[in-house]
Amino acid sequence: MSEKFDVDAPTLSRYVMQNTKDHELTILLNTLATSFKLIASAVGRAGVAQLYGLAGEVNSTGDDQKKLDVMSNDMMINALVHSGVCCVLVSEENEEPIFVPPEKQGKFCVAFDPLDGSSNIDCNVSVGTIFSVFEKKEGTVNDLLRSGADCICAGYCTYSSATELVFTFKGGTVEGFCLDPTIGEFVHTRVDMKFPSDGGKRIYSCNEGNFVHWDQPIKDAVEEFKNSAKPYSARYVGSMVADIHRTLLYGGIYIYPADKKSPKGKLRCLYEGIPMALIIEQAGGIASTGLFEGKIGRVAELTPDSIHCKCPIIMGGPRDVGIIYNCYKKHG
Ligand code: AHM
Ligand code: MG
Repeated sequence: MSEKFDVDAPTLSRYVMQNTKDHELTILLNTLATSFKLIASAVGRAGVAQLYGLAGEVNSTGDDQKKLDVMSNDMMINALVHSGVCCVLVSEENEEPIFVPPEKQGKFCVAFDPLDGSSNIDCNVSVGTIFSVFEKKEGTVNDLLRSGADCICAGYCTYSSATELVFTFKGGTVEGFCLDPTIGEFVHTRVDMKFPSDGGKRIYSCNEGNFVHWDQPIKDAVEEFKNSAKPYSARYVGSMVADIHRTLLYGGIYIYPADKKSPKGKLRCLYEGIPMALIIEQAGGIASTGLFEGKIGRVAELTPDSIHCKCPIIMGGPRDVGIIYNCYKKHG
């Protein structure tokens, strides 16, 4: 019996309480974890509860909203507003920021994509939630329009064969927690996650359908991945959470670069780029913009100029990001 039941479960709550003395941060992470359980339940029951398909609305970036997008968004907003520790919320699904009523306000500003990978919902392919946390300064949206270097906590939750939460505090380690459905708790399953030091598996991950739009250095780098002595495998889920989670665990490179069609890339800076960059970097990887607005910089240092602005993303280890940098050098 004792082999089947853990009498000393290393839960998420325990980890958070042991690793921060900030009670509001503990409440925030518990609130986020509860939202993720609700979303995981809705995603898991999407077929039987007839949650596939469109909700009939269009979101902040002009995409058709799915029923599960709307539900996940409502689950997160309701939980965060009532947590008592939030001030300003930004969601991919809401054009405008959400201001928590004064009597419920706390010190955190949270940006999130409640259900990333929406195009994958209706065929049961992995989707996820991404979030970044900033501290309140003036209680306005400016609190979120700051450098990624001010992000104090970031993470994602993947809804797949298992529901897994990965997050990091600024300057800390990257930790992974799987939802144990038998106890309804996230359990600490991956301690101090590290990007494979040798670069890991030779995998390149991108939407190669955009090839014609790419700049020559990106085209050359992808050709090099495919034509190297040990050719890379192509893996692309089309859900950023799944693609980044695989890249973190197995290695390789994930790119959604700026190109002629999308000069700023496709992914959103505040709730996709910056949080994933913090995780990848704190796990020992590289999170670069590639050549963007005349220079190559870190995604984690970008300052969004609006809440839904976009940024290019090149994430991986030195072995593979180095191939892209070399191609930039060759083209001057
Ligand atoms: P979404 O937030 O509307 O779901 O879009 C973001 C998603 C990412 O998860 C994924 O990496 C990317 O868009 C896929 O884009 P594409 O279909 O152009 O390959
Ligand atoms: Mg989304």
